[in-house]
Amino acid sequence: MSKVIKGGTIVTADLTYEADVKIEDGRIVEIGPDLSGDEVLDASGCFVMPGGIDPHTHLEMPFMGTYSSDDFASGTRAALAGGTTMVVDFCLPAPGESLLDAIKVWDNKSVQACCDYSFHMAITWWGEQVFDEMKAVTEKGINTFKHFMAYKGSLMVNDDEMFASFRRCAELGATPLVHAENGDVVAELTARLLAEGNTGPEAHAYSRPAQVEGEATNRAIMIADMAGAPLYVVHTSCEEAHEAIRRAKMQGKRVWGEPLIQHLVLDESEYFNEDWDHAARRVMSPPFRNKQHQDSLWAGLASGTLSCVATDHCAFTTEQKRFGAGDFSKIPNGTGGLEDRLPVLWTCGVETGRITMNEFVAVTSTNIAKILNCYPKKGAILVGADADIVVMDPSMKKTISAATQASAIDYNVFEGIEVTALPRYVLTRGHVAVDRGALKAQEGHGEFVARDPNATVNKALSKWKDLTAPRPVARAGIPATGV
Ligand code: DUC
Ligand code: ZN
Ligand code: ZN
Ligand code: ZN
Repeated sequence: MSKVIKGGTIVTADLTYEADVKIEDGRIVEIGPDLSGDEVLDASGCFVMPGGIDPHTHLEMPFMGTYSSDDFASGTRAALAGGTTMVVDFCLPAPGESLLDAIKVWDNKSVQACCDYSFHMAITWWGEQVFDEMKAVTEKGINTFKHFMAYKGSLMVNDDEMFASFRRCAELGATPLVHAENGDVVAELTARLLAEGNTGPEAHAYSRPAQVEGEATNRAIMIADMAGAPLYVVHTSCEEAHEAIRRAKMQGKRVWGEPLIQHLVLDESEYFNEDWDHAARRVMSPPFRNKQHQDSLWAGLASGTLSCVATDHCAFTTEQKRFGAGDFSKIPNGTGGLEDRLPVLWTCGVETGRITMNEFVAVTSTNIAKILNCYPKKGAILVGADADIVVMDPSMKKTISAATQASAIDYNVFEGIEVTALPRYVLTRGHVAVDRGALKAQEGHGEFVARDPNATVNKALSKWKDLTAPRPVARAGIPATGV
């Protein structure tokens, strides 16, 4: 059974042109004019683009005494409803737990997935076992390792552990990722705020100022440089972090930054809403920032100094958020966005002229597939690529509302935003998951996408790259006479 997407305008990261797309057995088999097939999907007036890839989700994540409420079923339904056809989630071993056992846990959770998915591995502790297992992890198709520089006392790793892990990544051709916030300073500020009686959700933002992110981003970049590893910085939310990434790029280092759709369009005033629930629902780390930071992120997407737009989708219900009533540090950190990332970025980015359609495809799909090393299987409209496709219809509009979302939570941080384009069709490996706007996601359709290490892509260009190599002894002994 072949399908043809007919009459649309294909938009890729570098080209815009009119052509039909023919699909067989889940893959693109032909691109050109006047194609025919068993089933025709009418794309007239629409933009035919590679499906979105969300490089950063936390589905059913054990965190802060609970589990995030979207699992692989509801989370990937939400993804497909909004044109995202692949998610990359984080395997999270408990400190002391085997990395390979953590993969088994995530394998079990993800059998429900409606779209394709891949995993990053979090390094939550360090030891010989972790060092050894990292190789086996890469052999299972996981080539990215996440390090939390915050969440002191639970997920946080220290600099010595990070340096060791980054060096191991460099050896394996893998890419380290960082959640860049100075966890020691955050812990100190949190304790002081609570002692002063600052217990509300707005204090969450005070406890994590832009400087803690800027400092950690600079530090991670320097440590990656000394380890000879490239670096992917997740949820880049402020100018200080963006500046560090920009500088590193200009020095020829392979460092990538990932703003979230939430940070691009929602600002810190949300935390001062008089409704406690409203503010707490928006508590995430890093917190929302002011307009100057947002302008910096938009500029980074347009200029290419920031590479990807993600969601960090980690959805908690209002009931879960209320665990932090009376103590902001107990509000589960996280917001949703999987379903809204593409339509909101289109509305606030393409529609306003901040980014072009081609840049939109680059930052939501193609750049991500390239950096994470699954291109052109994903992130491409090319013959041979998986038929993961979103047909965006600029004549379809809606006002975002929790009442109509696929996500399992009871609110939406984008509530009330009127989006100016929506998916008419979404295909996941050729399967039609959104059909003329109606969601027909199929649980269990999703497959794991293995991503190999890639030493060529991941080789950092660093003048310090030999720092960890054995050094000749420069001065043996004390000279007998003078110097
Ligand atoms: N930040 C969040 O807000 N939630 C999940 C983890 C994280 O780093
Ligand atoms: Zn994070
Ligand atoms: Zn995250
Ligand atoms: Zn199928």
